Amino acid sequence: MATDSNGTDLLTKTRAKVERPRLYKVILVNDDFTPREFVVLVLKAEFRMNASQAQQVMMTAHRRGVCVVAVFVQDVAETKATRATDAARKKGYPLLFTTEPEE
Ligand code: TYC
Repeated sequence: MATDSNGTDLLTKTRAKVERPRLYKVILVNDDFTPREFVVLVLKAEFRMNASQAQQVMMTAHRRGVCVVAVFVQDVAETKATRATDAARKKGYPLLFTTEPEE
């Protein structure tokens, strides 16, 4: 029987299947109270957006109710959404970031 250096039969040797992790959307939710400038500030700080990207995302949520900010693996998406929401709570604003799996 042919074997490799580990003694594994070459005919039955298998390769572990590597799958891409599921990605999660971070969603910005509109409200009537959080100042626009504060939303832009949080988008720049937590999601490393430049001023014009942050302004566009903020205005999309403002007009349509929600806007996808970015996609990440689950724990990164949840951590960023929580940190961004907590930053608003500290200032007394109802601003909310949620997460949702991509299809
Ligand atoms: N609608 C808010 C206002 O007019 C601004 C805002 C935009 C708040 C987007 C939240 O996700 C949001 N002050």
